[in-house]
Amino acid sequence: MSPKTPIYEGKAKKLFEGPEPGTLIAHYKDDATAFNNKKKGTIQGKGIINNKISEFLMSRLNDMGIPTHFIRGINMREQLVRAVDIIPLEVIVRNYAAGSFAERFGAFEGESLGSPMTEFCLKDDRLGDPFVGEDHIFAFGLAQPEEIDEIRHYALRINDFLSGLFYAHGIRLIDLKLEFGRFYEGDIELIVLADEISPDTCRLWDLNTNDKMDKDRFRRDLGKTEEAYREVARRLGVLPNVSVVETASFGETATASAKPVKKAVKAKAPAKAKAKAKAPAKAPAKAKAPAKAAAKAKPKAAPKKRK
Ligand code: AIR
Ligand code: ASP
Repeated sequence: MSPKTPIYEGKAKKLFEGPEPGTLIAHYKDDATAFNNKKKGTIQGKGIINNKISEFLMSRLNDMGIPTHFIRGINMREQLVRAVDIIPLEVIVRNYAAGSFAERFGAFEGESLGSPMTEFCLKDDRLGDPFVGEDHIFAFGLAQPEEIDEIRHYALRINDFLSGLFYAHGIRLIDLKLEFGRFYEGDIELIVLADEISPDTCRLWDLNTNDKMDKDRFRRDLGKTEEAYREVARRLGVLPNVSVVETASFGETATASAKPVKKAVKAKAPAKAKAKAKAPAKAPAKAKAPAKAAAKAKPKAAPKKRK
């Protein structure tokens, strides 16, 4: 087999040239970072778990008409995706106060926000992914107003769908971070969901115990991080034999280089669809009333600032 051509290496994934024009192979690593890349580590088996979880969730979203970059799974660590022009925004949807939101507004982690809330951050590690409003987005030319409308619409719809899906598996979706890309079909530009959806990019709490089942375990040194990731995969039924994660190094690629080579390009378009988003089902057991803008309460455990 000829070595794959590296395109880019990020913090959690490597990208290689795909078999057809306009496609890329996304290779999921075990590397973990937090706080603007300041904290680095490894979560054993994370690449396999996140690849499989993201593959499963993106497929479900594709099925319900949300356009995503996901094409098909390749092996335990790799999936084929459409090459898209990534919009340099982190789109965060929050259902409950947590993390930087709880810190900023002095809210208790776990307080319901009443209805889902979207936030945008500039995707720039060096600047610490600063919070941006629509005026910044338009002034900096990061996206057009119609694109932001569409992104917001998709983000809320994705959040609504995933909240229900996780809930059915005994998991509360506290918040999540999404990334979108532009994808061209001839002259027509489409917005598609890109990157990944996994315990690296979502806050997931056990429905009954409120135990954290996501990257906060790594960020906050809570221990049992591998176990939490495996448990999410087990509940979603994406790794029937989870013990495989403890030993396997499927899809490891000896040819990957650490250097960004070039940016992703365009490919073919998936279908579009529209619908309305709903509020999450109900508040966690220990949550208080909706945090009205800035809640009076002090943060229970003020998390450190993420990157
Ligand atoms: N996130 C933000 N940057 C990278 C990631 N993965 C995710 C977090 C959390 C949400 O965005 O994992 O699910 C909000 O993060 P924060 O720190 O702003 O509260
Ligand atoms: N962008 C941060 C990092 O990987 C995300 C986080 O804290 O999760 O460094």
